[in-house]
Amino acid sequence: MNELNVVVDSAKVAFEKALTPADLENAKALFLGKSGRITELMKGLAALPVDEKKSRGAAINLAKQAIETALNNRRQALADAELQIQLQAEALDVTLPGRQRGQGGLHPVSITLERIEAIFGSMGFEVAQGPEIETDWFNFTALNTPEDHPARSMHDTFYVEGGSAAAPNLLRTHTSPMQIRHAVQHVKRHRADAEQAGEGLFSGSMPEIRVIAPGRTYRVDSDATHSPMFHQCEGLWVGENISFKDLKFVFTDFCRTFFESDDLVLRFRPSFFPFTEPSAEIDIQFQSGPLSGRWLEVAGSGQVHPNVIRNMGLDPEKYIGFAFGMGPDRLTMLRYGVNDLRLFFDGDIRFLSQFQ
Ligand code: 2U9
Repeated sequence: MNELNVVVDSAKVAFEKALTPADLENAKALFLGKSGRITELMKGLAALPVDEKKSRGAAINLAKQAIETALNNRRQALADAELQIQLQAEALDVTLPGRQRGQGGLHPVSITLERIEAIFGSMGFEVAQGPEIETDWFNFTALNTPEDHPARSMHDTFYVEGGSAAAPNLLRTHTSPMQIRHAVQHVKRHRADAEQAGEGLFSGSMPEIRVIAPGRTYRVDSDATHSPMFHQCEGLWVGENISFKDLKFVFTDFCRTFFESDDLVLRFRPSFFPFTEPSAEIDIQFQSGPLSGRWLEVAGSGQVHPNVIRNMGLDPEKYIGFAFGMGPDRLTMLRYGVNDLRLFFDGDIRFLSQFQ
């Protein structure tokens, strides 16, 4: 192999070894640069006799062209490889389905509220909704809650502007005020109807009050089982012949339907609430499933206190009723096996979308 072929071959090897464009430019300088091998060979022509100069010059030129061709090929190969890497990194799978707008759905507590409304609706209960900012009268006084009751303390209740200094307005601490409002309206309406019809005051004709009040309520409380905003659903059934037996029947039927468990058992435990007398906590017991055998408190209840009946505009000697109150948040936790109430209100879509 002659000397020029050796130079061309070593240039090819050097170019192949270059793995980046910068390496390649350095390798090029060794052969085609100012003091590169080809340039040195060209300089050597000057010393040759004229007849040799021509053929030697032509041979060096051929070698130079071969090196330039190898250089361009390698440049192209490196550019192709770089493009390939970039294409792979930015690859798009055009067969993937497009991004769609999220479907959305009901919050688990809303699902529970809808179920509660549907079940009590099927038993003839109306659904009453009303203000979350309440007066002292409807939230406490009308419900027979005494001045010194702890629920009235600044630590327990969110007071807001409005009302009087002695009885400021507040964020309702339960939905019971809505039931008083509903009952007062009911009584007024039927009293007006009775008067128009020329009958005496309820000469035995006032339709029963049968209502539930679901909604948001507020207390100064925050831990794994308490949230400053929580939901309640309270129920009220007032008439002339309503008894604890009716409460037991209605609430048992509700719990069995809500939890889809026909053999679920209820227990009424004596308790105290200012607005009912006598009062009872309601516990349930599943006969199968993960909570089987444990007594779980789900509601409070009782016979409506005569003072509260009076505040509805009714005679407690003639009208009697029962009331109950439950926490839809807790019912939702029990139904789905959730153990931290705060998960419902954190707004994490990964948690909430599991209930759709
Ligand atoms: C009127 C008269 C009486 C509603 C009642 C309860 C008992 C009760 C709470 C339990 C825990 C709700 O989830 S909770 O926060 N409620 O214990 N509520 S009796 O009594 C009324 C309501 C309206 C006019």
